[in-house]
Amino acid sequence: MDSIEPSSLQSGERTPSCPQKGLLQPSDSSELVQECLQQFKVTKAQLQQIQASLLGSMEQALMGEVSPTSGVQMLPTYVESTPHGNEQGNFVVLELGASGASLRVLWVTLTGIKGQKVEPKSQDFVIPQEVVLGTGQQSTLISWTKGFRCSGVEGQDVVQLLRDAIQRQGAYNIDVVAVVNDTVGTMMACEPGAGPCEISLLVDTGTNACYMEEARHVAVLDEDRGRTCISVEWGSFSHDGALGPVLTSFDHALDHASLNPGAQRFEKMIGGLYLGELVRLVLVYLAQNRVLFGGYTSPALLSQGSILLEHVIEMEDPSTGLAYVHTILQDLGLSPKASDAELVQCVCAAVCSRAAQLCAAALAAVLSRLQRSREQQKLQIAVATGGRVLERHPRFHSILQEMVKLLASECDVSFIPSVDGGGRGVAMVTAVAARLANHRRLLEETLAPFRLSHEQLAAVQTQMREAMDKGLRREPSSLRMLPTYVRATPDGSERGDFLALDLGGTNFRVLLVRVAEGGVQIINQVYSIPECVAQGSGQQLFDHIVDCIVDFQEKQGLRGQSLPLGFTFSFPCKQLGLDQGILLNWTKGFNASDCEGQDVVFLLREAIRRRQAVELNVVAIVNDTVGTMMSCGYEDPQCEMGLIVGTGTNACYMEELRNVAGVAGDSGHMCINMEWGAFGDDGSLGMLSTCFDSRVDQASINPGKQRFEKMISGMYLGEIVRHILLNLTSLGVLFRGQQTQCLQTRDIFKTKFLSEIESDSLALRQVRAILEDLGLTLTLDDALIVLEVCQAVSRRAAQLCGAGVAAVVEKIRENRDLDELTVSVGVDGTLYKMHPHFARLVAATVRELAPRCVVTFLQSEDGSGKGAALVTAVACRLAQMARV
Ligand code: 0WK
Ligand code: BGC
Repeated sequence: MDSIEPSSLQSGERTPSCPQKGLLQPSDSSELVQECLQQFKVTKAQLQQIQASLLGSMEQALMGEVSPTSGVQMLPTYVESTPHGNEQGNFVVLELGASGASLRVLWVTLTGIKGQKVEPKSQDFVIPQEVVLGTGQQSTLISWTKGFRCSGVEGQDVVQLLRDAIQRQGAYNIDVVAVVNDTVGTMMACEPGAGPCEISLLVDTGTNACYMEEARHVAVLDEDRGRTCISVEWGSFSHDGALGPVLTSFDHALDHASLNPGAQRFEKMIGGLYLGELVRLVLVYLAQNRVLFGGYTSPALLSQGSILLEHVIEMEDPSTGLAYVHTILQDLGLSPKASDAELVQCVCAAVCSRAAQLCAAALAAVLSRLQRSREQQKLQIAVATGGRVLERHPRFHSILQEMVKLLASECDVSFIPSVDGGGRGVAMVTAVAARLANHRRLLEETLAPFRLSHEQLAAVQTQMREAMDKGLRREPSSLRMLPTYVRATPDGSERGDFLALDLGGTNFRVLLVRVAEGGVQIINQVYSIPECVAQGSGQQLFDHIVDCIVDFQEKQGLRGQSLPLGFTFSFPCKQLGLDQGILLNWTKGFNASDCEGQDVVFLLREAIRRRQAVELNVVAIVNDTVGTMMSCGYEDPQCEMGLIVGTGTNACYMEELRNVAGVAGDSGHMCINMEWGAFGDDGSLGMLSTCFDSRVDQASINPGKQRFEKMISGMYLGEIVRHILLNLTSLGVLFRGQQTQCLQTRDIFKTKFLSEIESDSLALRQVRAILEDLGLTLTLDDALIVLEVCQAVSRRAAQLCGAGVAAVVEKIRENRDLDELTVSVGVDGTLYKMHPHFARLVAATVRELAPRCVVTFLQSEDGSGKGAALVTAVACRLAQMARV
């Protein structure tokens, strides 16, 4: 079992020539020295065992199962962010117990300007022993350590005790904002440039570490987002299986004589309060065994605590250490020989090397925890270090670094000595808490208009219903309620081959649809509509469409065949018949000239005519909502509504013909294309519209139009988010207030980003990836805020959409005078299909607003092209029947 010899001594540095097997001393005494120092040797396997057990204990405690005997505490500190570097303000800081029985009061000024530091003003107060051990009088003290023993404090909220004391004094108006563990202060004092430091390690009087854990892993917090700083409190780690083999008789003796026997076993092997005592106990042992000081033990040597940390640090100094050994031993009433002094140095080295190695094993456990918690094999991280042992012991830091490299080889760890963790760090915690609170307030104010209440949604439902009724009666309304001349959903008897076109969504598709006994077969080809064509001349657009049809016919060997064609044209058209539709206005980024007010079927036929040698029989023009309803209706006859939430949004449904003004007939049904994208164009949505909606509308090619669509659909949600992010950046809430060129770029924040970001709301990897691709550097807080903005915008969109569906299904229910309606809705559109929560939120809103309707949402598999073909097939069947 090879113990690890730290090679952390630089070459040429003088090493205390600690006795090896059979060297300096007469055989039995050197055996005894060997056996004594051997006890402090720890093997790699033992350190790995400690690392693994401590990790196990940490994860157990995170799940809320703190083992009373061996456990680390894993205490949430409610610090949820690390400094951004722009924190500022003046703070009073109290520092208790960092280095023994002292209290330090500081006045700390944070300038918020990088590199501009104001030296804290401070004063130290020694706490009289009778106070340390006397009566004490929200952050509940679990147990005293490090020599403190005040009564009436353990189990109490120390902030309240402090507030009570301030009140008792009655002189000051001090608002106690935060109580912070020194490790947290050390982490927070780290210069943001260096880190951010997300781990902090302290070895001073005591020892402990804290680190930024994923909040969702901390059971007591019941949080699923962000990170939170956990104070490990590893001082109380005492896993027999792991620590047992490395605990020496001296450790047991020290513990036995301590103020808290059995507690803080791990701390008692590492902390500065104990290292000197361990050395003293070994020296006493060796002296009593006549190996040291000729067997003489002075009263001072025999008295507990007579060798302090400072003594050990001085005695280990590579250049002046030996001289110090003599001085210190003489101060203890001893007259050491040179060999004694050397052996004393060896004892110091043995005790401190072990402490550094144990500390390294503990830190390696925290690193392993972070690798797991962030699912990162390769971890690059900065560790803030503080405390007299780490700052001043000549070899502790290097042994620690070396051992961490060995035990956590996949981690690239940089150690950042923290300057004034107690003062600046604590002020920073308070400043960060204030920053987070302020940002939270600004974020809530910004997003509040997006959080729609039940009453607001019910109002939208009512207004939509009123607009529907007006539109059907051909009264002024923002809902045109366009008759589609589709009177029936398919009955399954349709047969034949049909061509179909699908224009208006993300893709333009040409389809060959075979409707047969066994079902429907579809062959389709996606073609692009370049922006210059979509916004060019109408002739160019329709010629392009015919080019695609011809290309498709060639590829499918259909040249010269004149199949009946159904045209899904996803724009508002006033239909005069199944094959006649006057385009009322373009939407969704289309703006081809000479089309609005024209019969689209005529424009297509003209283009076919221009192309010569092409024969196409355009039978029907349908809106994509109608195509979607028909397509789903083919599988489910209860499907009487079509919904699109894609680039644009719209809905259609089967209305009672008697309710449709301007269309002959009082019985039967007619499918109505609501064109609900234009809902609110009369200003009726003004109460819900935010400044961000106005900015998006103003920047669009159809300002003032399609207001409902611009709050819901894929073409606009990304832009709304972008404007909110710009606003939050200007408020300093995001990206440290740094505006970046890329975020000023229109349409750079795609709506699909919302779906990606919200589908990974736990790990936030998507937010990082997307924003870094946009050239933004972001903190975890930024990522959380961007996620919250995306969620607020998409949630509002889904709820508004749900309010619309509720208005429609309630209309159908009332049309049929039913107590309860069961109906299906055929749905299509990238946003609805790709967003992780959209569909669920729409359904939930419909259940809330239309409780007497049982609504099933059917996601259309084949798109509305199939629907267009089915409408064509129904038309052909009806025409066939009319001919016989
Ligand atoms: C697929 C349909 C098409 C419709 C589109 C809407 O086949 O008719 O226009 O969905 O979704 P988008 O492609 O705009 O996301
Ligand atoms: C159009 C509708 C279409 C919807 C979904 C809207 O912009 O006006 O006709 O149904 O987008 O594609």
